[in-house]
Amino acid sequence: MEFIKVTPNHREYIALIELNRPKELNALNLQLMGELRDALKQLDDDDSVRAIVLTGNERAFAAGADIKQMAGKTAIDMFNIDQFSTWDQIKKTKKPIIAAVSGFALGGGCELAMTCDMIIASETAQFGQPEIKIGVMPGAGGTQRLTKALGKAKAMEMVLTGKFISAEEAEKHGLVNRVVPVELYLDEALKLAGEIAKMSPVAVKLAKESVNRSFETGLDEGLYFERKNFYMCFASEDQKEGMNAFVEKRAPQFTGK
Ligand code: DAK
Repeated sequence: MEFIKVTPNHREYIALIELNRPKELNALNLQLMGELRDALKQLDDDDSVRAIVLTGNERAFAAGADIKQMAGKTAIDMFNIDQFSTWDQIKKTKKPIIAAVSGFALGGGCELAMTCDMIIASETAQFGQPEIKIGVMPGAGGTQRLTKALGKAKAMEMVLTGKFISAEEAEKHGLVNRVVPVELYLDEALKLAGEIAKMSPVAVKLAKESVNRSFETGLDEGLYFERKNFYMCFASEDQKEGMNAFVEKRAPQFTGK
């Protein structure tokens, strides 16, 4: 891996992925995105990992797709490269991904953070979809996920003017889970991952899938989907362990089976 750093057992059950193109503010070139897709697939298949934290560095989570790499491309080049399959694969990760964001999260960087399941932001984080300023528009979910998070008026303003919002504003509108001082954002994300890693890995994956389904369906279909996943929990040993541990007044030992 050249442009990301992967530590599968950074803490017990928690993997850390660091975007690692600091000079380019972690601009997301094709190779970096391919590496990220492959790393997430490997971590998803690794039983010793239960939650994943994705981060950049203090100055930038990611300042967007690599403009220098995109500048000369034609529509047919973009079609043939088919970056969407990479982004779709990232979205299919079953384990929870927490973005730890400091500094710039712009364009594809903002979209990548929003593709994660939760966002912990440092007080210096800035979110934006500035594609309009370079003659294009968001292409990896920005117009959809930002609108669902912030509502139409705020999202429209950001997408049509390219203005950034601060971490504080992002929190006010529910785009991020919380904002913490810059020296704490990674630790806070790892702590959150640690809390989730104590739960049943099966139930966590089924619950993540169900929450995400609410973005894609109406209420009745979403409730139906939730019900199926709820039943599925009862096929796991973790359900027996969790409920027996409660009755026996002890801490559960979940195995993911
Ligand atoms: N791409 C390439 N290089 C970038 C970059 C980017 N997005 N952002 C920054 N850099 C590079 C700069 O060119 C500079 O490199 P050198 O000149 O030193 O070689 C270095 O990083 C440091 O940047 P600055 O010197 O500009 O630093 P400043 O602090 O002055 O400014 C900034 C920071 C973040 C405000 C500024 O760098 C900036 O405006 N960056 C561009 C932000 C942007 O427009 N982002 C949106 C890009 S478009 C798709 C999926 C996703 C996308 C498209 C398709 N498919 C699935 C098909 C996404 C598109 C985008 O994200």
